[in-house]
Amino acid sequence: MPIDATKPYDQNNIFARILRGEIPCRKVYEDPHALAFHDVNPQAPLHILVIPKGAYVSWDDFSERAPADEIAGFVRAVGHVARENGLAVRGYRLLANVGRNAGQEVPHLHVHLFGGGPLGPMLAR
Ligand code: DGP
Repeated sequence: MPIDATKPYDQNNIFARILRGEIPCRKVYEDPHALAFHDVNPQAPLHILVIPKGAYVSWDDFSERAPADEIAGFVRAVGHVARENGLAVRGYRLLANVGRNAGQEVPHLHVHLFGGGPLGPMLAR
């Protein structure tokens, strides 16, 4: 069920629980600003999620409220994860679903990194 992006941050959403170590994940990378792990339901040969450690519902929330050091740290982490996993060399797709029209399901900002092979058209036809 897509989220209502106008709601306040839910401290018990699934990615908040992963950040607290209450639910396991297949971790790819971690630093003070970000955590990256494999998507539980991969949509590409390689499908990694990168999330900020701060409590932000979406890209919209993050870009409006996050301080500059958190934004820089998160953006650097996304690029680092892509390079370290061989995605930058052959190309990859970076996507963040925001709210209902995009079908965002987890109400904690996450960037999808897709790669590992040709990805097809950007949007379903
Ligand atoms: P979105 O539709 O953009 O909100 O994508 C949510 C993604 O999160 C979806 O691709 C599946 C993934 N996901 C949901 N629950 C879990 C979980 O518990 N663990 C992991 N690793 N991924 C999850």
